Amino acid sequence: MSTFKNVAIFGTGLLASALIPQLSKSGFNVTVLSRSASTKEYPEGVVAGVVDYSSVDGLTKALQGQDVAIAALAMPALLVQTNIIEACIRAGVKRFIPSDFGALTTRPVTRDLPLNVPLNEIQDLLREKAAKGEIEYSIISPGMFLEYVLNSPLVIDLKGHSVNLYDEGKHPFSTSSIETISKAVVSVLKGSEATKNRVLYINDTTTTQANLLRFAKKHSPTGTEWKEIALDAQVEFDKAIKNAAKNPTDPTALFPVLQAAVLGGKHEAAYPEIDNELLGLPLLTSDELEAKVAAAVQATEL
Ligand SMILES: *[C@@H]1O[C@H](CO)[C@@H](O)[C@H](O)[C@H]1NC(C)=O
Ligand SMILES: CC(=O)N[C@H]1CO[C@H](CO)[C@@H](O)[C@@H]1O
Repeated sequence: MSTFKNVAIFGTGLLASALIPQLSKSGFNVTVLSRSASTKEYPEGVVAGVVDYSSVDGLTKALQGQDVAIAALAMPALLVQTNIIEACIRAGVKRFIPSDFGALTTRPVTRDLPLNVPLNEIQDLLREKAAKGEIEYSIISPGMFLEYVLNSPLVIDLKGHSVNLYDEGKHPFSTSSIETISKAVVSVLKGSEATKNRVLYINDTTTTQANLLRFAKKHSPTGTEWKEIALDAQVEFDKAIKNAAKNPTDPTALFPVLQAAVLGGKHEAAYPEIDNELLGLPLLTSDELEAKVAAAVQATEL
């Protein structure tokens, strides 16, 4: 049985919105902490508080009595986690789950991607603190969020009927829905010893752009014309890296890097091993994925 009871979550975005009810209904006592008062409605029993991320003292006070802290922050806010971690240690929080629910953030082969600079920094800090016995951590690597795969043009533009196919869209990548990620967090906290001080890889499924395009075509109204743009993954990756280096302060310059790395087949975007079994998470079948693509296609036609 888990010894964790009180869980604080930093953030109010897409992932936090799924995590909060999942943790609450799994019996955890959930406190939501954010920079400004949220207007969101939370399940009964969930406590909400406002914190100043720049104040370690304020964060320490807010974290008193918490067993676990989970960060689900937006990209630009990642480095405030150095303050959060310090405050966790001072408040006696046992386990920290960083805002690192990425596709390409934890494999050695992705270490040098420019988008991983703040993530590496937090990972290194956690490893150092854990080695000293000051705090435990768990990092969850879920692949691309399935919601982004289906609803943003990054992988396939279902709304605009268009796709930039990297190497004919043949490279597989791992992907998980935010619901699965939330369930993974619950399992990580319940299986506390086995999930301590390590990365947990999960994947609802692995798929390819070509596979998604095939499903999308099958479920689109007859006569739908698809625009397919053939790209060379390596050329696109090199171009994106160069451009990101030229524009170090522009976070949008990192999207093409992410896109070319996830879809380019060279960065283990399809995880070589996963921890679904340890966490009790099922895999999606091909039919289930097809049904999700069909539903996403239908939603764009409304
Ligand atoms: C739940 O968390 C809140 C905020 O940390 C705390 O005040 C309360 O005592 C906790 N409830 C239980 C049953 O532990
Ligand atoms: C490494 C691994 O086991 N990946 C799995 C991800 O999920 C799909 C199921 O949809 C499996 O086929 C993969 O083997």
